[in-house]
Amino acid sequence: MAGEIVFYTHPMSRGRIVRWMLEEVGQPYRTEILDFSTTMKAPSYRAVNPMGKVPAIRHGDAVVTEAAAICAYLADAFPQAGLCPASGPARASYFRWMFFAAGPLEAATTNNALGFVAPAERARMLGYGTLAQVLDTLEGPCRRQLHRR
Ligand SMILES: N[C@@H](CCC(=O)N[C@@H](CS)C(=O)NCC(=O)O)C(=O)O
Repeated sequence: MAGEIVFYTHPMSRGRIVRWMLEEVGQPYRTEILDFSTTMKAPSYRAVNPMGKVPAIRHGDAVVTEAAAICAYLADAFPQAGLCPASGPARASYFRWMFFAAGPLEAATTNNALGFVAPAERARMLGYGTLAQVLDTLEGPCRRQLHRR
């Protein structure tokens, strides 16, 4: 899709994930820095992201929110960057670890930063298990897959 890429962000935010991806993709983009309590909550930005959160991008007519979704969108939109495996086991790993980062890793690290500890009898409800399990998982199969390339 043709069209300008507009990147809505704040420097102290998950927008750093998208900034990294935009640099990897290598396409020109325009950055709009939003303020947490004013411009991010304004009706004009809520039309982009009703959550009033960053990051988000607009690319032509397409609006994408959620850091992982933005990364996946950009990988698809600019295949010449070679960031989205076309098919097979490499694509399976791509999906697996993309969703692992957006789900278990995000939840475990956020809960840890907030000091949240689930009551032992409810711990099985946590999709990530424990932060230690998440980190062990990243250190194990993920690392082996990276080294196999
Ligand atoms: N699930 C979203 C999280 C977005 C998010 O929570 N962004 C924070 C900054 S890192 C934000 O905009 N907070 C402002 C607010 O909630 O008022 C993503 O992965 O992009």
